[in-house]
Formats: sequence, C-alpha cells, structure tokens
Amino acid sequence: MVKEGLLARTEETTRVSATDRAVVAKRADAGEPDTEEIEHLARSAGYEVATVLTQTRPEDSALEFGEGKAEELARVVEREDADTVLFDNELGPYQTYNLGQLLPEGVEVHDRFTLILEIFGQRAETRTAQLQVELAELRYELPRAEAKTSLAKREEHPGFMGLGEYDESREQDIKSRISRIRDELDQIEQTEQHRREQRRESGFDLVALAGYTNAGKSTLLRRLATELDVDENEALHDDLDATAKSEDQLFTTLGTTTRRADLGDREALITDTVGFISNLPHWLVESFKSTLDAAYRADLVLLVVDVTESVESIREKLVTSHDVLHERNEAPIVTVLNKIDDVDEEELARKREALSALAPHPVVVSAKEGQRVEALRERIRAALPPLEEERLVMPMTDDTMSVVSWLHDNARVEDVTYGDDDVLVEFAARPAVVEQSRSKAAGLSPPAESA
Ligand SMILES: Nc1nc2c(ncn2[C@@H]2O[C@H](COP(=O)(O)OP(=O)(O)OP(=O)(O)O)[C@@H](O)[C@H]2O)c(=O)[nH]1
Ligand SMILES: [Mg+2]
Repeated sequence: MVKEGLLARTEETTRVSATDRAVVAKRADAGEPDTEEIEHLARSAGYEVATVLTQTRPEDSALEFGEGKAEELARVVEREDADTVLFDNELGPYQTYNLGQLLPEGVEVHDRFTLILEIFGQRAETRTAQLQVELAELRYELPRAEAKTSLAKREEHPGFMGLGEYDESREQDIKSRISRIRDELDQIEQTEQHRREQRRESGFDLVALAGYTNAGKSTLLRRLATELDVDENEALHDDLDATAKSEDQLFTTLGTTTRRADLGDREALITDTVGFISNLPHWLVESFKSTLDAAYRADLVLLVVDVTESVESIREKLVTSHDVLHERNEAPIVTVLNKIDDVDEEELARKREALSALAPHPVVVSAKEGQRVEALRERIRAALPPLEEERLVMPMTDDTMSVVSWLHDNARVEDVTYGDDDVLVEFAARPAVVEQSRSKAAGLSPPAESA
C-alpha cells in the first residue's frame, strides 16, 4: 500500500522479487483503456502481470473503479493469487486506503507514479540519481501528507480513516528533507556546469540525447561513440562510461553517460539522459533537473523518437518533449526517427508526412542495425553552432610554441606562418576556445622590449 514508506525506501530499497504477481488495473473516462505502457512498466519493475482489469466510467472518489468493479478486482486478485495491484490511474490516499481494505490481506496497491518511483529506486546507482529519486518520492508524498493533515484537522479526528496518526511534523520533515536534497543537487549542478565549461574550452561540442524512455537513446549513443577509452583525458571523467546500457525495459538510464564522437572536423561529447514518460507530471520532470541539465545546457539536442509507435503517440511525445526542452533550452533540436528497420518504406513515408509540421526535417536511422548513422553524423555536424574564424599574431617567446600546439589540440588550425619574431596562426574554433586563445596570446610577452 502507498504509505509513509516511500521515504524509507531510498535507504532500504525494496526489490521486487521475480515471483511477484500483479494485477494491472486501469480506468478511463471514455474509450477503451490502453494498458500497454503500464504493463511494460510493471514488467520493467520485475512484476509478472497475472491479468488485466479495466473499466470505462467516471472516477469514483472512494475506490477509483466503481464499487462493483472494485469488488471484482478483489476476487480476481484472490483467484490469481496476486500480491500487488498496479493502477495506471493516479490514486489519492483515500482511494488507496479503501482499495486496501477491500483486497485480501497483505496485497499492495500502487499507482502509476509509485510504480515509476519503484523502478527509479531499483535503477538509481549514482548519488545524483538517488537524490533525484528521493526528491521525486518526497514531492509525490508532500501533497498527500498535506491532504491528510488538513482532513484530520477538519474532522478533528486523529488517525482519520486509519490513514495513520494525524501528524503535522511529517509534513515538516518532508519539507526540510526536500530543501536539503535541493541544496545538495544545486552543488552537483554547479560542478556539472563547471565541467561542461571545461569541456567546451577543450574544444568539444556538447550534444545531448533526449526523448521518451525506450526510444533507443542509449543504443544510439553506442552507435555514435567512436572511442571507448577517453578516461586518460583529465578534463573528462566520472560519467564517461563505456557501457551505456540498453534493454527493452523502461528507464534503463537514470544518470548520464557521456561518450566522445568524432564528427570529422568537429569533436563532440554526446550525453545520454533519463527518458521521459507519458503523462509527465511536473514534479517528476523537476526532480530530474540535474540529469536533464545535460540536455538543457547542450549545444545541440537530438530528440529521439521510436518511429514504430502510432502517429498520435509520436505526436504527443514530440509536443511534450519540445515543451520540456524549450522551457530552458535555446539549442537547436534535431528530431531523430529511430527504429526504421522495424517499419516498411510506405509506413515511414506516411509517418514522416503526418509529422512534418512538428519535425520538418527529421533524420531517420536504425540505431540497432546502424542504418543511416553516417547521415546523422553529417546532420549533427551541420546543426552545430558554427566555428569562429580567427587570426592571431603572437610574439615569438619561449612559450609561443606551446600555445600553437594547444591550438592544434583544441581548434581547427588552417595555417601557421612564421615571421622573424612572430607567428601568425589562422584557425577556426568554438567561441570559448577563441576567447581563451586571445588571453593566452596576450599573456605572451616579447623578450626584451615588453613595456
Ligand atoms: N528494432 C529496433 N530496436 C531498437 C533500435 N534502437 C533501439 N532499439 C531497442 O529499443 C529498446 C530500448 O533501447 P534503449 O537504447 O535502451 O532506449 P533508451 O531510449 O535508452 O531507454 P531509457 O534508458 O529507458 O530511457 C532496446 O530493446 C533496443 O534494443 C532500432 O533502431 N531498431
Ligand atoms: Mg537508456
């Protein structure tokens, strides 16, 4: 059951055992309820889906389902010997409690978001990921704790409906924990920002992969990456990982992974990020801000889409992704339609046409089979902010040659002309590198007549 345990779980992560059997439930206001995604989520969390129960009707404030359907749910759970009910609908605390009363003893009730948080809890390996997951859990819990407090107050009935002790201090605990986590994440973000600056100054373009979970971002990263062992470079470390995992599961990537990609005359660092999920609640997106910053602060975003999905689904995902990204990102976005190995030409053409307003010039690829990856590289190169042309005249001093060699490492050097006592270097580079080269050149003082 959804309870105060959400917070405790980060310290002592509950692992769903392989034998956990779940009944998936979903209510829709109208139309046939689609349970594909919630089933995928359930399996990603490690549940075996015993059966699915759906209902089309307005929400029941006490039980989510209508009363008869809720009773049927209890019988089905009993019959299937299930230990968990997974609702695709968001459940309020009273609905969760009432359902718990109706179901056989010991059966847990999760809604879509506690299920997502459960997966996150299982996958969070790095400190940043763990903090973000805990933040998301607390943000989910806070309004529920507030509702409980105000109801308990109104009813003047501590322990209202058995929902636990009326406890205002719980609310305070959550709030202060949220602010401590925020502080720590702010620190991490500053460090990351500094690292991004360093990487730019080293001449790298920063490219981020964004998109919904399971779109193929990690698979694409592995395709684009040219080098596995970049660790010897001191400016690049920590999240540079050779193993960007990918599985047919949701949220395989929670932290970021960065790999180097050679784009001919440009060198890019490509970062994989956490995937989005449909019905993105604001608190969930916000909680993963530190990880998503890689996308928000990139020079270019590759928005990866699974082209095997329906046009309506792709359209919805594109709109939401653009909204999330545009809120803080000015970098160009290139839409990548992935998994073309899985659709025929006619279907691809039809979908491209249907999506042309949202994704006017998509790049189509198969990350898995490697089709058209060269075209994508070409497109990335073209979409990156242009390099700045620079001519630098430097006096010949003991340190001049080290600046020239630094330029060879960090810029595209077009010509070097040696005069009697100076050197002219013509090059193209990222603005940050040009700026740095100017200050390096200014620091070179000619031997005698410097005054
Ligand atoms: N047919 C096909 N399958 C693909 C392709 N690219 C990725 N996949 C499969 O799609 C699934 C998800 O791929 P990932 O690379 O893990 O997706 P992701 O976007 O990183 O997912 P999250 O980390 O969960 O956000 C895996 O089973 C991949 O093998 C492709 O081009 N064609
Ligand atoms: Mg991934």
